[in-house]
Amino acid sequence: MQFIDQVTIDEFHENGATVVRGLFTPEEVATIEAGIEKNLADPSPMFKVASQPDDPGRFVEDFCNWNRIDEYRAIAFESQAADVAQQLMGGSSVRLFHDHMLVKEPGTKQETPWHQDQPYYNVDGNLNCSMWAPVDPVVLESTLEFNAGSHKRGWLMPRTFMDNQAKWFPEGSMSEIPQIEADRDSFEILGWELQPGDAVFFHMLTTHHAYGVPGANRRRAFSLRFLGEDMVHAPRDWVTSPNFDGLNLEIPQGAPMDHELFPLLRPAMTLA
Ligand SMILES: O=C(O)CCC(=O)C(=O)O
Repeated sequence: MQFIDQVTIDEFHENGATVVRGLFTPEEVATIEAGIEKNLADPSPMFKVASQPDDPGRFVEDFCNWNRIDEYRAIAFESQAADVAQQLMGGSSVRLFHDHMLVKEPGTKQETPWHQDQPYYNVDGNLNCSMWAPVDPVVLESTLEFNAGSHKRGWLMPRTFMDNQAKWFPEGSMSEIPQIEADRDSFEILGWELQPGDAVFFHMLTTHHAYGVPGANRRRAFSLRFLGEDMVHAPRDWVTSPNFDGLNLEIPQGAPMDHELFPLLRPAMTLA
């Protein structure tokens, strides 16, 4: 079955990001919303506040909760998100890497700085994609923005969001993220106004960013990170984000992420 059109697939490959309108039914949006509220009321040990104490709003994140929050599990396993990921990844098998909740409360000033996701992770490979779906309407000023084509231009230095520290790869070991905000017109920037039910999909190396949330609206988003066929374990000497304690003892370096923490959501498609 075809879940998205070829234009969407081409856009994902060319730009490293695309939008899928109306991916989730109103019932599924309500399920995600219920999951987020459950998550906020009962955060995991990975929960973190990603905004400064004096921020008039608040930016919070949590990771890896599909095992204990039924609503998240239902969306990961039963919605069409994994089918879309599979088509974007050319019919590859689809493994769940993790879920990620990202909530900006009204008035949040904290920006999400420009970054790539993969350098924070413990995986190598190219066949991957992430889905990010809001349950609140998102205006252009608060949406996730992407630097088109950046997924083809190599790995860039991951830094802490709030104080720009190199906590992962050693200082000087990688090129820095370009200063996109200082000269936005020189970069091709993609971003979409989104309604509940819409989702953006992007490659784990696509540089992306979001401003804060002006006004009275919350910006609650749920994200799923999908691994395709060539993604393998890349153990690190440091604490990755998210971190998987003890995984180094269970999956050898360079081996597929074949482990109960990373369930297979779709087998590879067999071509007719
Ligand atoms: O929600 C945000 O502001 C940032 C999202 C993000 O960086 C991500 O989903 O990887």
